[in-house]
Amino acid sequence: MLNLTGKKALVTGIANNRSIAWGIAQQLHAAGAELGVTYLPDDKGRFEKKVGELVEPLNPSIFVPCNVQDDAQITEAFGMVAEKWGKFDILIHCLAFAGKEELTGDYSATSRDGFARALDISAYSLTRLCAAAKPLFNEGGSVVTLSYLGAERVIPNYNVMGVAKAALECSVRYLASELGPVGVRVNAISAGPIRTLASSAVGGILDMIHHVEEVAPLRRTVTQVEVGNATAFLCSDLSSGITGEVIHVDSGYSIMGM
Ligand code: 0WE
Repeated sequence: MLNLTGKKALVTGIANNRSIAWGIAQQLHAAGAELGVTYLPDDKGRFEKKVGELVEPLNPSIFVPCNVQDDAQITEAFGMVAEKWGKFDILIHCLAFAGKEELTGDYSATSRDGFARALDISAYSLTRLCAAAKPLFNEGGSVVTLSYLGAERVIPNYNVMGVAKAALECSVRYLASELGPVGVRVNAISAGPIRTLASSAVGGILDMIHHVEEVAPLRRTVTQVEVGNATAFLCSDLSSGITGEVIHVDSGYSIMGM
């Protein structure tokens, strides 16, 4: 049975109750993991309050701000991990951002700043978090990040995010190679489209979801809980031979020609 009892898991990327990271946090908790949660700080403290209330039932032993564009906040967050936990086991990376203007129209219109910001938040952040986490990982540790089909194929309007996800998936392989010898596995889940805060801001997401419901082998979209269960598997000993991999949790959509 899938058992994460005694494992300590740091989860990034929870924004609200529709976040995929929230589905992951719930399933890791259900499997017995002890949770730590990071949130994106904002000037009004809205995320701190919302995310704090949301995760309270899961009794997180750590709740810290972490804007991954700020090295000092990453250092602070992992300082808290070192202080509260010493070593830990699981790092969940569910972070992405591109400017709204980059997610529509021609890819070639991507600005230099827009490209840098999307790659910084959506891809480099995994590398930076793994650097901070490396000295703190227990043997048997596991890192899971979220990707999307736009890394492999052209999805209309995904644009610079596709390039960022390609960099993220490639980072998974380099990090897996580096961390494997110290007993830590690194994998990605390529999730099918789900209605979340991020995706709902995208024009045409409902049409994409309807298309998945029509052509995916399972004839439906996936849920946050299904991504959470696959993540729990990747964090458990049941997946002890899997690293550097990208697993599709997408109702089979990616195997289809249309
Ligand atoms: O990775 C994602 C979401 C990425 C995302 C979404 C937004 C919307 C609001 C990153 N940054 C922003 N910035 C904003 O201002 N997905 C896989 C969901 C998604 O996003 C798309 C999709 C799908 C699916 C964007 C265009 C086309 C399809």
